[in-house]
Amino acid sequence: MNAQVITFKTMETEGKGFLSFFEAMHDIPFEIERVYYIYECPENVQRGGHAHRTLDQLLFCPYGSIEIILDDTSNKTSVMLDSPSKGLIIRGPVWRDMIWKKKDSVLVVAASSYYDESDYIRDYRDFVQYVNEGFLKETK
Ligand code: T46
Repeated sequence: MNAQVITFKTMETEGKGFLSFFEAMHDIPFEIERVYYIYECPENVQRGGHAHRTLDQLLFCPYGSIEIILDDTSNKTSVMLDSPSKGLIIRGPVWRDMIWKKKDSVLVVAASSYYDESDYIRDYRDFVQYVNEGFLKETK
């Protein structure tokens, strides 16, 4: 599974809270061209239902709790983003669903490329075919 949970470097200022940070190419293995965020979602909302062909992303939840369900056609796993210091790196073709476990949780995503709808695979059968074709090419 091309997905990895990371813990952000975090500074505490006594009595004044925490500051977490990450730097492109230092703390995550790609440059960042785009940041987007998803908010004001009711509890139990499910989003996603797609994979990316080439995009690399870092997902984190600075407020609330969001479950990320991942599937690379061989394995399925789930990661709970429930701490502002926790991040999830997803690289390349991994099918993802996101479930809002707490109302108003915020999902922030740092992405390696500008928005490009043609990088999305929004049909699961197309995703399986894409992964299998890639695998066949690599083993030829
Ligand atoms: C992902 C998960 C974690 C844009 O116009 N620009 C953008 O940068 C993005 C991200 C989306 N859009 C448009 C495309 C759709 O018309 O915004 C609309 C909602 O996007 P979507 O239904 O793909 O949103 P989610 O929450 O299902 O998925 C998003 C990202 O699209 C996706 O890359 O990995 O968050």
